[in-house]
Amino acid sequence: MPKLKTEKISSPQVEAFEKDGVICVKNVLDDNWIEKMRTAVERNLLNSVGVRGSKKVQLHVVHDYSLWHRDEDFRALVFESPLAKIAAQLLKSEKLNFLGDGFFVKKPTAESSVRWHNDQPYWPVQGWKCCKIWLTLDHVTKENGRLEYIKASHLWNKELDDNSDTSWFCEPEGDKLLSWDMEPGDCLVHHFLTIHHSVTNTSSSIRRAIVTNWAGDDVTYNYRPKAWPYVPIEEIDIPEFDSMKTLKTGEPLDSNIFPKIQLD
Ligand SMILES: O=C(O)CCC(=O)C(=O)O
Repeated sequence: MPKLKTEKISSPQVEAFEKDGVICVKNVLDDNWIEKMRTAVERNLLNSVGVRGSKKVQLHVVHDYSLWHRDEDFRALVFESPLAKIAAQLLKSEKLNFLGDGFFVKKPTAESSVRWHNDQPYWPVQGWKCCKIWLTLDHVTKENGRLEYIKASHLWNKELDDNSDTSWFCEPEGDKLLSWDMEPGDCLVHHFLTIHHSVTNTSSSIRRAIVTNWAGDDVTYNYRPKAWPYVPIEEIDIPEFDSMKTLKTGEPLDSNIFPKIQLD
């Protein structure tokens, strides 16, 4: 299959994203990008010290975030790859800010499910036009830990995380779910309110994914004490985080920590 050349998202893709809260975009990154980012994940799995408290092994999922400050290939993925343009088109946004990146690595044959949640409660922002791009570096199937989404759950306007009252939440069934088998370089793009989880990797191979989070036109800062970056900013020794100390609820995101992306 040829790789996506124009970064062009079609109208049916935008409509599906708006209706279902998630789409799968095939062939976003070519083999060079995939190889580069596999090496970058490997390097950071082995060597990275992480933002204080950022690197976590929960069950058998290894997660780290804010790599773009510390690794030039993660930085290039944000500023030079097609990802930003894909986010801007799906969010129908003339302005785009980058919120943050991360990776999720699922080791083989071990309990590695990630519970049902959506992303909005994890980010100190308010507004509708927010999405995550989940980029796979491996083949993805039900056996090796794919993501599953509750179709159109972004329209419920409910937040779901560790701190939420979950009495309203019911385990979804069959045709209420959306999921895809994927190839390296394919991406899922979901709205911040779309509820999802990921299943255990029961296969014998590793499953590596990189996530990037994006905010469009209508999104402003919203102080949330329990949200990203999860530790007091004063304790983080990455210069870009200094700009977050002065952001106030309701203000535009534009800052060193949430950079505005040049789209043309
Ligand atoms: O990669 C995974 O298995 C989980 C990712 C996820 O749920 C998320 O990024 O919100």
